[in-house]
Amino acid sequence: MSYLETACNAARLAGEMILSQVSTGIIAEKKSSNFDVVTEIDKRSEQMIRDFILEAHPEHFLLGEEESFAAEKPLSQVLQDAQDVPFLWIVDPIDGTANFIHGIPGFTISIALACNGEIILGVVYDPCRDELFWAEKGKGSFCNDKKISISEAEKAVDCMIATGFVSTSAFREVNIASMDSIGKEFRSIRVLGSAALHLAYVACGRLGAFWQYGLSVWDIAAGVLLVKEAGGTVTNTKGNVYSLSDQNIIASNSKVHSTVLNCL
Ligand code: 2AM
Ligand code: CA
Repeated sequence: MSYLETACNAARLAGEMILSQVSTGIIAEKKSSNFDVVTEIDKRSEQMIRDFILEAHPEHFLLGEEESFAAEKPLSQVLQDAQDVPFLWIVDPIDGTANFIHGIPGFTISIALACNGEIILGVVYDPCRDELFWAEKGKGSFCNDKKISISEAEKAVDCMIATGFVSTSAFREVNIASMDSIGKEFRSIRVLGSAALHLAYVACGRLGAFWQYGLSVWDIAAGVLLVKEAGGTVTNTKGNVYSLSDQNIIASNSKVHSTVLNCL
């Protein structure tokens, strides 16, 4: 099985299971704070994806959100060490857990593969709309079997932009503060609840841009490649090229990137 087939099949398998559990009385457990929640389904999804990928590629490593939450090694160290790992899968088993818990569409499975710290493959699957976004480095981005590309809009006023709120209060505050200036430049702001989905929507041109503070690598690694391969730009909020340890990011169709940057 190719790496791409592995990622797509794992995402679809987990997506089917997650969808079957919507509206079944899902119990949310608190993680790091009252705002940070997880369910048994997040853990089951991660285990399914882990088993599937490591059975196909036993020599590879996998960084999953839920297991890493309980791990002893700090994430910053794991990401530094990633430079020397030939094949590291980076998995968010449910991105948009809050949507999932409340029965709101807009949760995804995000799977990326990094080769010595460089993302070479990204898959984001939205089971609610059966949209599978995928990209391989140098080969473009796709939604199901169609090639996708970023929005051609030149001006911010012609673009929709999205953002989101993480569970950490300091990051929420800075994100809310930035909405004021961004709201004056763009057509409208959306908060759909999954960073991976926002990035997929920038890649396919539904959104002109996305920005958010406080994200983790599993929320964005796959989506970053989708945007880049669709012709877009991804930086941190200082305007530097995205690296795996960046938490604060801007992704756009390139043309409105500087508008977002100047608003922050
Ligand atoms: P999650 O559903 O996997 O937690 C919501 O705006 C987005 O922010 C989702 O992608 C969500 O991912 C992510 N998010 C929420 N809290 C977070 C946190 N504490 N750290 C990193 N990402 C977070
Ligand atoms: Ca998650």
